[in-house]
Amino acid sequence: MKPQNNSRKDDIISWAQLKRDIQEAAPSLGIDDIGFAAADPFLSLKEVLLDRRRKGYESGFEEPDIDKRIYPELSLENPASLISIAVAYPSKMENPPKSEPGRNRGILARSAWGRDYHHVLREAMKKLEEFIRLRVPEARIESMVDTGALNDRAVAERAGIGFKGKNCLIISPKWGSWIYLGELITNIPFPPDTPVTEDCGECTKCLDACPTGALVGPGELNAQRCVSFLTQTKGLLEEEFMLKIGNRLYGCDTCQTVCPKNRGKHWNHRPELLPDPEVAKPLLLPLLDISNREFKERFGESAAAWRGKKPIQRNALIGLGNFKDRLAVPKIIEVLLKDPRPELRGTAAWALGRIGGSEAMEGLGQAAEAEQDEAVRDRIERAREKLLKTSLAGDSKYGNPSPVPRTD
Ligand code: B12
Ligand code: SF4
Ligand code: SF4
Repeated sequence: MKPQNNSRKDDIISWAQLKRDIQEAAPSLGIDDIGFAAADPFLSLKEVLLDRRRKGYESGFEEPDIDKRIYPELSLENPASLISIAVAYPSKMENPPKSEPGRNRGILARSAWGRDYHHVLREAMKKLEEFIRLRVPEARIESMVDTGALNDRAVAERAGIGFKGKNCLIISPKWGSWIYLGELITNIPFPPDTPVTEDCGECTKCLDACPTGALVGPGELNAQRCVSFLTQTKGLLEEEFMLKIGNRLYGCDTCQTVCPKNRGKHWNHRPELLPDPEVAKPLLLPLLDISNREFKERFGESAAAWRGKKPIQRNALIGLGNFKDRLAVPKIIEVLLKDPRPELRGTAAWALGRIGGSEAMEGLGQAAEAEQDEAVRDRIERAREKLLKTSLAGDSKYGNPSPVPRTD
């Protein structure tokens, strides 16, 4: 078989046979779902991407060259088809450890629970490439996951893996949205699959539940407001967003956990994707002391580690603030007074303002005298003003701890 001679009838039959062989072999290659599509340009996606750029809705994590996203031929010369693969991951944790005062916990999004999916999908795609090359030695193949040029969801949708939900996610009728996506571009002209016809119907649960209103319309996301994006940034966050982050350390699953299409969908057939509770739901306080080496040892295997430890530590401070955990105050004051990173000191000031109490107020006063960074000084002042206001309003001195919703 030669990919070039695809006009002959028996060649077409052979590609259809190879496709069937691949479909049959997929589970043994570590693939849960597989779909085939033509490698035509994604022309209708172009206006969507340009519109997002105009509106400032991009995250900055996507491939910046819009043409590369639209034209598969810019990633592989003369492409004939795309193969989309999906790997399903767990949505439930067995015996999750519970938060308690002084031992409050954060949470990683499910997509970061087990081993980093980039490795898992790259390994599966490598096996698939080998499987194809063994049968078609001259095949040209380019594979990618997440960080590649193509839009993984657009490919998956065209290849019939699932439909696009109003929450933006590709929802598979079989697996729900708990799937990672990757794709191969090849010069083999596989017969295409047909897209899934199911849709969300009248449901709007994800739009209603999104904590920040980041889903500005069905399937339209302002990434700058998305909690998943915000938890992956490194700077000081606005109060509005810190309140909404709750105890999330990385990512956000709300628009998926509320989705009726995910009801009863939980995939635990891959041990490497199962969560270690001390990684997926770690104690918040010890995170503030974690060394680079310890961070790498504990979180290095997770997809949550790609931005380093700073965002996770900042989010741990936000979580402690949102839990209003008085037992955490001495440690947070230590961060405020001693941490060399202004983003952490500024967030610590906010957390103290949120927790309140005389000890927090004293720490803020001490920091106000020593702090040189303009942005951090501003956060300290805001926190002090807030606490003064609550004490003047007759609450217990400098604010009252109250229970806070958790995000498990
Ligand atoms: C940048 C990025 C983000 C950004 C922005 C997300 C976004 N919705 O745009 C941030 C950091 C916020 C993010 C968050 C998450 N992400 Co992300 N992310 C990406 C990345 C790298 C690019 C996405 C992108 O291009 N967005 C631009 C918009 C336009 O496209 P889109 O939503 O991806 O796809 C839609 C368009 O293509 C549209 N479309 C296509 N053609 C046309 C034509 C017309 C006319 C129209 C109207 C629309 C349309 O349909 C698609 C589905 O809605 C992809 C990997 C990749 N290379 O594609 C992963 C990816 C989308 N992320 C993924 C995941 C798992 C997540 C999170 C669930 C992680 C978490 N738990 O926190 C959240 C979900 C947030 C959400 N509701 O979307 C998975 C999605 C798997 C799935 N089942 O859909 C991907 C595919 C990574 C992977 N390889 O598995 N992510
Ligand atoms: S991931 Fe969270 S913040 Fe982002 S769209 Fe979904 S619910 Fe909204
Ligand atoms: S919650 Fe409802 S509207 Fe949102 S993706 Fe799921 S089915 Fe669609």
